[in-house]
Amino acid sequence: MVQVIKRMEVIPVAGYDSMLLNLAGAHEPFFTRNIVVMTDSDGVIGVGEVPGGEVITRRLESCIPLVEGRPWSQCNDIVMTCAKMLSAQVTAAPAGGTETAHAQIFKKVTNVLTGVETPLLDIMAKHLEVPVAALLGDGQQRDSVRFLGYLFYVGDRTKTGMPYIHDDDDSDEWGRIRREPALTAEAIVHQAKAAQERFGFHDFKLKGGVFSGAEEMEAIRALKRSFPDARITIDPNGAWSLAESLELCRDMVGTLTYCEDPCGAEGRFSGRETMAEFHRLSGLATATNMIDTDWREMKAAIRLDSVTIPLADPHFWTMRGCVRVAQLCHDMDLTWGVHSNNHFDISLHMVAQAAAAAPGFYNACDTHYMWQDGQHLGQEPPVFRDGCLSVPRDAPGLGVEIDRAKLEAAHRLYVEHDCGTRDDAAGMQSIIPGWEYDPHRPALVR
Ligand code: GKR
Ligand code: MG
Repeated sequence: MVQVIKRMEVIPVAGYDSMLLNLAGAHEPFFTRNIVVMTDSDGVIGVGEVPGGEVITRRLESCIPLVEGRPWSQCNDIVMTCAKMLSAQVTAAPAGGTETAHAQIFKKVTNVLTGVETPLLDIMAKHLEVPVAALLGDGQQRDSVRFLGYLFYVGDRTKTGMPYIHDDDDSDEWGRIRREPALTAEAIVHQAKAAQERFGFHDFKLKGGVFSGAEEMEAIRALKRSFPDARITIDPNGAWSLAESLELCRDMVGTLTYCEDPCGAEGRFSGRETMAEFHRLSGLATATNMIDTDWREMKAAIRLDSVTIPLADPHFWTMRGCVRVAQLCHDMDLTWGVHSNNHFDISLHMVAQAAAAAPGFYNACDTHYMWQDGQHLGQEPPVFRDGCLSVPRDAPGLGVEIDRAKLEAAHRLYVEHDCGTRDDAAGMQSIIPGWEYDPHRPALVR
């Protein structure tokens, strides 16, 4: 008897965040996600997590009639049917907005497809008694997946009047410092040491685009002095000009292992063109989650040789799509990596399963989870050992069993604080009235 999906639930949730700074401003006290829970006719449960915001919630809800009543074994067909329906929705949407805004809407379609695909894969893997990784690409390639420590400058929450969480974890140095201001190179090194102590990370990424590039490079040099063997990268989200990027990265080969989105579109040149020049002239490997985020962009990036590390986040490539990227990287002398936003443990497991199926060398996966550690929605907390999460071959599914009480509490938090789509500008305006996003000016260079 073939099991069918009896119920698909879409649950918007919120969790607590620190005042993390980036080019777009400051993270607000709460981050949001959409959780999808599917239950089949045998009572087997599958889960998935995708970015937050009402547009994604509504689009996920519009998929429910196309999912309920269908056998999980028709996963491919279900996802394809949802894709067609969503494309029609987007195409029919009223014209207007910029081309970039339109591209963003299409990205949200992929977010939605990930939200449909992942619980189906989880259920399928549970029935087949294999990890999800076994169903991706050529199957499971490794039992343990490496993550990096994602370091951020942190603003002073006490100056905002906003309800940022604090004093929530006194168990170690990382717990004590992660809600406190970090605005210097020393503070960044301190973060790295404390995070390494708790999670065992070997590699680090610094979110740039906050102070001047020169100041941020000082933090990178200080990190390298403290962690000479670490693979280190910086990501200013395209804030620097090409000339500035080259100037800042002169002499950084050997200190930076790769550089993520140093520059972007400039005058007559696209971001893929400036990144190609940067790659050739700096001698550094280039990573991105900004200019190589779908197959059309990927074709252009490969032709130009702009990107050596596509950060193929399953949330915007789908689980199977991001492993397809990993396979292509393996065959084309590129190396695969993953992008992240704030997330719960379900997303962490999604990334771990995808990375477990990535062939060959891969870059330590991005994760914001160290800022969220302790807020899991699963029955068991994820455990990092030596900077890695294990993906046991005898653990069927995604690796997370949902805790209904925790899920309900995260949903209540979302409702009580009237959360919605992320707005980093609002976070920054709470300390700098009138602050506005400028894609070419670091957030605190005003
Ligand atoms: O969490 O502030 C942040 C990051 O800046 C995030 O929004 C980016 O999407 O981590 C991401 C990145 O690598 O660009
Ligand atoms: Mg990035």
